[in-house]
Amino acid sequence: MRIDKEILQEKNQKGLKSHQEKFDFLSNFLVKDGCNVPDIINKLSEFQVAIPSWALGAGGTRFGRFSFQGEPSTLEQKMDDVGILHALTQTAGAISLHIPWDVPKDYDAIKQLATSHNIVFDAVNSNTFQDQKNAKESYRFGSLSNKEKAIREQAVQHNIDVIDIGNKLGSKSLTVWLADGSNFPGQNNFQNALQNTQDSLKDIYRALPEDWKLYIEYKPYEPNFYSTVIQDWGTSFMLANECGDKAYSLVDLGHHLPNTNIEQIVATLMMKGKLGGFHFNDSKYGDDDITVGSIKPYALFLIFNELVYGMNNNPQNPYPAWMIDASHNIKDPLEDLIQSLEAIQEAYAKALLIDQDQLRLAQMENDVVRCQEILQNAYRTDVRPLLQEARRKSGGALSPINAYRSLKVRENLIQARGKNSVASGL
Ligand code: AOS
Ligand code: ZN
Ligand code: ZN
Repeated sequence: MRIDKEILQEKNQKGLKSHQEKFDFLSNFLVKDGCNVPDIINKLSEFQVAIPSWALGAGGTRFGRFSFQGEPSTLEQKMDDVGILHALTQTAGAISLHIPWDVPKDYDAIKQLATSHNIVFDAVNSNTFQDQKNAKESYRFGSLSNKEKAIREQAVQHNIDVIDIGNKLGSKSLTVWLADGSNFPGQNNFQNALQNTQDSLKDIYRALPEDWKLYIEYKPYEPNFYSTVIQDWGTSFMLANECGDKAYSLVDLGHHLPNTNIEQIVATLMMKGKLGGFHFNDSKYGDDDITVGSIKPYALFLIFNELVYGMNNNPQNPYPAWMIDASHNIKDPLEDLIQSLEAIQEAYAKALLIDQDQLRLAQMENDVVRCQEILQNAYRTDVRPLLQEARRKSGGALSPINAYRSLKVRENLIQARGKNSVASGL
């Protein structure tokens, strides 16, 4: 199933007048406040977020998985799903693959399919947290950190294979997330595990093409419950530094202990030029991977405030790779991703409204109340007409969720793929 631009235009007609009124009202008042509205609209249109291949089917928990009808079961179908998301939102112009779940059979055909959907291949993800069929060694007690050289070598080689696959598709980065750690005190020697991880990462780094980046993701716990080798941003930062210039930290919003000041981590990493990638999601308790902005939208806005500051003031930091990292148990995965994309754009738009000069001035004057007012005024603005305008101008839907439902996308997918299709992967 593909979404036709003309049909979307037709759908948009209905809401156009009311959109125009809301947009004019908002932009008049923003212009009076000194905002450059066309610039904000451009920035929103340019902001593209990669969709992870594993978020297109229903996830599940260790208690079970309730599949969602019409799920994609092949790489081609996953790409078609991202194509649908991109057509509707004009914000999902990339897909992030997970190997071995998404190994292409015919590279040319896959690349052509991507072009036809106007999407590119973002970071490729390796998988050393599951044992693969016919694998010689097991990752039960770790992969890159393992005590056994043969196991480390297998894990390093897998990452090199993933780079090769990504290279053939035009990806420019590898994301490494390790499940390595220990479940009980005394199980592991912390120093040996960290040293082995460092050495293995260096081996992978050596295989990285010149124009590639290595993203090192951190996470405090799960699947291991006593210790994780790459537990926090400091460890990731240290490992990235030891690897070299092409290695960066990757922040996943769900990978922090409760109440961690993530925006400060973002600021620190950008100042040091080491924020490589970002995994968006939201959480209440742990690595919940739920819809972006559904639990802590103000925190998301504060994070975007630091991202905007960093993008404007830290030329030492490359433009970060934006990705969603989500998993859905009960919602239609595509609807959930549409909601996530909207929440990301909303936080970004609000952060773009902040008058950075005024904020700096208020900070210099130690006018704490004004500092807070500046942030909260931006946050309290309903920016949705800006998002709609950006989408409309790029040929997307004024309301992606409404269009998705009225075009009966899920019903069409079920018809084409059947009720019992199962996504490969998690
Ligand atoms: C795991 O918790 C990390 O967030 C990974 O980035 C990601 O979810 C995983 O690679 C997908 O299986
Ligand atoms: Zn992640
Ligand atoms: Zn995670």
